[in-house]
Amino acid sequence: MADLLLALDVKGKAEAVRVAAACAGELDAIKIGYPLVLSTGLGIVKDLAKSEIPIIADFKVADIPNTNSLICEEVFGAGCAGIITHAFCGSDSLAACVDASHDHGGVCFVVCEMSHPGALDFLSGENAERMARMAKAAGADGIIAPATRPERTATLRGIIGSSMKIYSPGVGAQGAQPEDVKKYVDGIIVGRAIYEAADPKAAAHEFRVRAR
Ligand code: NUP
Repeated sequence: MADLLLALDVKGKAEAVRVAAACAGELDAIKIGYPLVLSTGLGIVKDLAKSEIPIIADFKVADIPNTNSLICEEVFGAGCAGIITHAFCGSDSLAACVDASHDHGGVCFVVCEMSHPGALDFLSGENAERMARMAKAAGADGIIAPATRPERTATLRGIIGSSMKIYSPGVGAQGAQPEDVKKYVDGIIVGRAIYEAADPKAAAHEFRVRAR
């Protein structure tokens, strides 16, 4: 049984608010990222607050510890409930993100293995397993692991155990089905298959039901 997170990678406030309002009642969280925030500014977080569900900033933070902390300050100051960070910058950079998130009452998710084919170059295999162990040691709240490779997500679940969450992208446009991963994860992340649908609410409803 997994939650449904909408990846709201649309451009502009009007479209973002339209899709979020259309999907009201069907979502457990909204994930925003560079496409939306670069087109609207971080003020979009307040505009989406009417949805009354957590907003998670997928900024895949990847910098030195001080810069990571400054990024977290802005994200949580804007009203986000969580942030997604990379881990490959090392344990000090990761700790800065986790600690800054917790200092602001937020949660921090760590990208371990990515969902696209190119992830196999670096962001997969032993590297992903090391990053999962690092995420656990840092006290992160959860990890990001691919619905497109459910067996890998199962392996990463084995590493982090049951006390951390897994959110899983790749369902819909990238080819995975909710049924592929729902038993391993706490939430599926779906973008285009919802926000590009003729009826986003109906699409979200179907994913929500199938993720249960
Ligand atoms: O490994 C990852 N794969 C991935 O697709 C990590 C991510 N954060 N994402 C994000 O999930 C991606 O940036 C997009 O926002 C969403 C998937 O969107 P879609 O393929 O369902 O449209």
